[in-house]
Amino acid sequence: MKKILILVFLATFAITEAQGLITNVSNRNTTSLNGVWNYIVDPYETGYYSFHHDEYDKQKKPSNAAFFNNYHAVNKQELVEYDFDKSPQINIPGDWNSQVPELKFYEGNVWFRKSFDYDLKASKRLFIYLGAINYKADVYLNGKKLGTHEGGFTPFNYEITAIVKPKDNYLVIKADNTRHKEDVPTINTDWWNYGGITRDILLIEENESFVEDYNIQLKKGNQNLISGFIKINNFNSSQDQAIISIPELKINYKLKIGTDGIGNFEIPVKKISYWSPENPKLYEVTIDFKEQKLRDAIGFRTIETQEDKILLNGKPIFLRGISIHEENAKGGRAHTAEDALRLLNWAKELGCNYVRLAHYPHNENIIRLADQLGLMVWEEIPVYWTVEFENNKTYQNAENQLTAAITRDKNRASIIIWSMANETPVSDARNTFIKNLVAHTKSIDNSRLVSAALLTRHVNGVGMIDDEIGKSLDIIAFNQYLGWYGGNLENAEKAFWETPYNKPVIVSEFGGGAKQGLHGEKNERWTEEYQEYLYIQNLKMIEKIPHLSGLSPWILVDFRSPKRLLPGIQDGYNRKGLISNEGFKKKAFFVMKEWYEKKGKE
Ligand code: GCB
Repeated sequence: MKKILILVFLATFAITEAQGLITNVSNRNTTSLNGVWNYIVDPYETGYYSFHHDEYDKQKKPSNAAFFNNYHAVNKQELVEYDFDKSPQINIPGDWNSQVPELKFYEGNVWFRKSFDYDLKASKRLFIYLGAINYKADVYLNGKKLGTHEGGFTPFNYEITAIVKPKDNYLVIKADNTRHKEDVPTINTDWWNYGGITRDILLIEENESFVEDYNIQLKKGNQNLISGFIKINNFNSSQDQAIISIPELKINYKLKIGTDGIGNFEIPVKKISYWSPENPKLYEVTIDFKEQKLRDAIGFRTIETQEDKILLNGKPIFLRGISIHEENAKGGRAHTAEDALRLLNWAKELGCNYVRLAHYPHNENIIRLADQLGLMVWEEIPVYWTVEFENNKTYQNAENQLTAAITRDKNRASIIIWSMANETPVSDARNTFIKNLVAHTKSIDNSRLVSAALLTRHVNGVGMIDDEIGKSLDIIAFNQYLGWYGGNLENAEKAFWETPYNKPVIVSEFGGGAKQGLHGEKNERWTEEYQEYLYIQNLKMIEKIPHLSGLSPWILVDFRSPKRLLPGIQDGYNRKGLISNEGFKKKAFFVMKEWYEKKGKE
């Protein structure tokens, strides 16, 4: 009886509430639903609305015409106007734009279906984990709605214990990448709006109560204290202890879990090998809770600022960075460990110790790889250009995406900076919006630095890095495009910059476009020589920027953007890459590499 009650409760819960994010999924007991799925392109949302535009999923007993019912006619006479079995197939994860030529420019609704069997033992619980779906997802299992999620780059999960059957489950997802002004990002971005299920879909099997999430990092500003929390899902106090062990540090710590399912801890440590680019040491960490043994590989480091310096493990560092978009070799959304390796190996070859993962949270593979390779990371949410700063729903959406990103990645030593926004226009509403995001970030993770890529003003020939929001940030970062969108490259050395802030300054973007293989004079736009000269001149200027603590030129690889239309040159690509989308290095790559080599020796 108790079991039935629990199941009923869970079923209701699953349908009505957003659920706590399960973290560290790669080390859990999972079954992948990746692979070939059937899909139906549905521009009019015929599978979602009746002809009088009533939402099927709000009906008491949704019509068989609702695509999430995955219905099949039971006799030859019955009218059914869709059929997943006879619909085309697509690889999941994978965006539809790069997989299906007719869908290259498609923005709208697509339905996806995957069938599966699952033998769930009586004492176990099952969750579905969705790594990322762009942009809005309605998720249904066996005709029942699990929930709706907004935001194209963050994971979410639903419990399906009460719904899953041993045979013939059908998971149906409606993905909608229509752009709206009030969304995050808004309608205008300089990247491709890849639609669909772009990251892993997993089933996670857990015990009745289990470790859902945890934070295990050095306490802010303290190199000898590991602190954090463990959060138990469905905690019942009959066993209230978890054990955190880090054998290499001789830690075997018994932690009491509170009645709220959370246990907070502080564990003193002495001899610790700190994580850094030169020493990307990860310790094997195990959390034992009842029969659960959850492993992770965690690095320990401190990151802080002192006046205009960034201190890693107490010592000043200079961020030799590069900006990166999440695209793979074929020009689609990247998601695999191989995609990550390709991008980060190039960053390493360039001489980087740091990457700016622009302009949204990238997949977990690349962050974990950055941990392993010793690359520090700037992680960002897509508060880009002109989102609706006055709109509370927009704010809540941005905050939700930020929370999910921090929840997923807070145990990764590589992440040193959370970025709130990129090139947002100054206004009171925008200042409040970003200040609130900063306060929220600090309330859930005060151990890292907070920044945003800002714009500057020019006053009497002087570049002013004085955006008011800088008061709330740990690092002042700004984008500038001398020699591309304006300004004279010849006089770059004479350009002068000022800032009222005694804080570290990062040039979060600079650059210019070049078509790889196109050669000419250094004053001829789009040639590799122009881009090379632009880098040479910009670097002369950048060196003189007060409080300079790092840079992340724009960008590692050419990437697809519907805004870049010049035939023969851009052809739908932003050409500011140091490497072409085909993987060939341009001349400017070597300018930057040489500069970083020198900088690395200072
Ligand atoms: C920027 C944006 C970036 C663009 C870039 C460009 O300032 O932050 O997203 O792609 O400029 O190429 O214009």
